[in-house]
Amino acid sequence: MLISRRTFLKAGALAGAACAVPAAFDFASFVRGAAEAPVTRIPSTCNGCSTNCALWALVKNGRLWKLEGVPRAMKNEGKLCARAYGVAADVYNPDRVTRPMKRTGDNQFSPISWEQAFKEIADKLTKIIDKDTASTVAWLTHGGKETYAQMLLDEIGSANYITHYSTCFTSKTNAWDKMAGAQLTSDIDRARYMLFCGRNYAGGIMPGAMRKIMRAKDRGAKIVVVDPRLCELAKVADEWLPIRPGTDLAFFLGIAHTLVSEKLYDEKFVREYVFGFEEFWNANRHFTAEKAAELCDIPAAKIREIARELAKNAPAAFLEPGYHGLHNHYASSTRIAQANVIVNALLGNFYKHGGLMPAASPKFGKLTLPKRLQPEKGPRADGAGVGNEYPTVETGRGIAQHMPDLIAAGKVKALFVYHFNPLRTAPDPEYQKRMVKADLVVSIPVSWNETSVYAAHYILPEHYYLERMDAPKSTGGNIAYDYPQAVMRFPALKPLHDTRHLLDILKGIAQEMKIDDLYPFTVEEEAAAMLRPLGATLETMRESGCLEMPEAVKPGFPMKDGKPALGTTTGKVEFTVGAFKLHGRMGVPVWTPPLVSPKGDNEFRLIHGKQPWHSHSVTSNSPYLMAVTKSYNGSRMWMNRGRADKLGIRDGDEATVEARIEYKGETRTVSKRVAVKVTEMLHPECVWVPSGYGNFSPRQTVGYQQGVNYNDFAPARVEPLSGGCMVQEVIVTVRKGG
Ligand SMILES: Nc1nc2c(c(=O)[nH]1)N[C@H]1C(S)=C(S)[C@@H](COP(=O)(O)OP(=O)(O)OC[C@H]3O[C@@H](n4cnc5c(=O)[nH]c(N)nc54)[C@H](O)[C@@H]3O)O[C@H]1N2
Ligand SMILES: Nc1nc2c(c(=O)[nH]1)N[C@H]1C(S)=C(S)[C@@H](COP(=O)(O)OP(=O)(O)OC[C@H]3O[C@@H](n4cnc5c(=O)[nH]c(N)nc54)[C@H](O)[C@@H]3O)O[C@H]1N2
Ligand code: SF4
Ligand SMILES: [Mo]
Repeated sequence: MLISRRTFLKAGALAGAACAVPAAFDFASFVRGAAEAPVTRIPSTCNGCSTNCALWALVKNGRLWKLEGVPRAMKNEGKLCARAYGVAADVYNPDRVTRPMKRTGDNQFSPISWEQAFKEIADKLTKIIDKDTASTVAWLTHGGKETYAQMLLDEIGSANYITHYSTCFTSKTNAWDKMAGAQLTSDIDRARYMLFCGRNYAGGIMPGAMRKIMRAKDRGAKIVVVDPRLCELAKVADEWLPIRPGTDLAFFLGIAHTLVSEKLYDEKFVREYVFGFEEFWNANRHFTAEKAAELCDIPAAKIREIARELAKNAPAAFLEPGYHGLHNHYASSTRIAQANVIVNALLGNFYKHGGLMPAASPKFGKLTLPKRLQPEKGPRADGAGVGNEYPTVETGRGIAQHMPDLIAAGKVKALFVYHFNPLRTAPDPEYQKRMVKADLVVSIPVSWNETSVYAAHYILPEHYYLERMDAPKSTGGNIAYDYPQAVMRFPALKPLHDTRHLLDILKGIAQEMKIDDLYPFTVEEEAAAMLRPLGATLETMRESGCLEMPEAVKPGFPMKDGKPALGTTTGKVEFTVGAFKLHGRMGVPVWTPPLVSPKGDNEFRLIHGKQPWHSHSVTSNSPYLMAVTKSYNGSRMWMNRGRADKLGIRDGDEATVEARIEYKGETRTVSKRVAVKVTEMLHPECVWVPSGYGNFSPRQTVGYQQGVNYNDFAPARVEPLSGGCMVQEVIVTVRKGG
């Protein structure tokens, strides 16, 4: 039928009338209505990184409207960093996994119902446990919500709770746990002198720490930053010392030597509270500041000056214990952490105001659950722990990066990967992809991350953090606070998609495995039980957004019956670690050179670091945060100007970066192109890449293939003492163009 223009217009008018908005509608009243709609404020904690800043989610008309930092929360003092907003907005990112999925081919998935997924997973898991024992089941995780997964592992008899920490910091925690029985934190508020080495609070952000550092600066405290690169923290420091990468151990030992040889150290503290001083000194009495200077490119006079200034200001002075920046990078990382403990102990700053204080932690309660008959656990697949291949690696943390080897060796058959993207954040993505070969791989993410796309057989999406309640957390750790605090996530938004809470995912699987009532509680009940001894309820927590305990964290070395009582064998700070002495190794740190070193004009050590507006792999698909990258041209690799000149590379040029991956008899060459930022602000021996890029999940459309990932160039090795990845024991060659 031909429609005349007249009929068409008439029909259009009718259709328009049929779906017409109320007569009163006009754009101004719409805007006014939106502005006047009631706002609900719900407390939560940011999921942008491990800092867990407390925030208020402001919700209007059922949508996230705004975020505000909780002013009383000490980790962020009311502030949030750029990532908080990008990560929150990702709740609406179209690249989220919106329902459970099952692999049907390479990068091919079909939707599956939750019930069917639980059935199939439970069925496979039961068969694997019956045939190959429960020791072949592993839970690989970012960490957090430990209890839920551990309850399942306890129930079936698997010891394989393995965290991502071996890709982050385990050399630090291992050394501090073994030498001091605790993780101490720097008391920035009262320090007069602060030495930061490989710790950049303004890039590896903790908003509260930066506020404290800036206040300390205002009151005249001295800040010295040691970093091969002019990092963001160095910009506010009194001094920046561009150390040769990989030689911090020499620098720390040079400081220790000066403190001891010039008798600047706290002799009384060492006499009363230290074990193994003689052993340390005997092994290092010839390692002078001059010797250190030859290795680390910081002049001997400067090393001595720093040691003297630290001593002059002690105990209100510290060498910051550090985080990722040194503790996952080198063959010497555990020794670096040991030397850190020693320098601080020589300053006598343990449990002293202005020095190092214990973490402020609330004493949470616990749900009382019925006791269950559980099988004995089999051996650990990852080799961590006494009697295993890596006897000194902490079993609570484990070794994450060699999972494909464990699968190839038949040690792991069924693998759960929770809130962790090892295909991007562990070394050697091509190697990590082999995880897909396990009999069962279940990824529990929020996004179509690389691990889900390339390795998972099932993808079970969790609620986004704004859509769920999570049990309360301490805000303590990393830096010292006077009072413990607890923060907590309440659901701010209704789940947008067909996702579930981890607890419900595990309940579903356990039920199908016929494990009766393994989780006889809800998150609400768990949270209420945790808050009870603190005198708080879900309601008070929801109102305040942050709970502060009245008991102050007090200085004073832990003592019992008049004797030092750290959680070590002697109760003292142990300069020597007996367990490290296996295989003829030393118990004390001594200079250990890097495994590899660059030679010639086109070789560089590949180093990396956080950028203030990105987190690990998780933010590179945020349209807002990637817009920041674009406007700063932020995915470039840094190169020292003198070195760049020799290679004919100018600022903004493209370069080819190449590395040979040699691991367990296998050799491959990796070659990537990246734009270069030419700068004076970097030690000439290295190139530096910001660590958030190199997204290769085709289902994450915003950040796909932007920049490079340091893990692309690193083999998946295991540092024997603590299980770290040694990701900066990597030499790359760089040439201009393709
Ligand atoms: N923006 C942002 N903030 C974060 C995170 C994030 O992903 N993004 N993640 C959080 C987490 S999980 C962590 S672990 C922390 C990490 O926090 P940091 O450990 O502070 O972070 P990094 O940037 O890895 O390392 C710090 C610095 O070490 C320097 N460095 C590299 N090699 C050497 C070396 O050989 N010697 C010395 N002295 N310095 C070296 C780097 O140039 C970098 O500036 O940040 C937390 N905050
Ligand atoms: N390339 C690169 N590698 C790194 C780092 C880096 O900066 N760059 N940093 C190193 C350090 S310091 C660390 S701590 C590790 C971190 O390693 P990862 O834990 O792998 O880090 P993320 O990229 O933060 O998160 C991984 C995945 O968790 C999922 N996820 C995010 N939020 C949630 C949630 O609420 N629930 C669930 N179930 N899943 C969620 C996302 O889908 C995301 O892909 O990586 C280490 N390796
Ligand atoms: S530092 Fe930034 S990203 Fe990390 S928790 Fe705090 S606000 Fe979120
Ligand atoms: Mo980390």
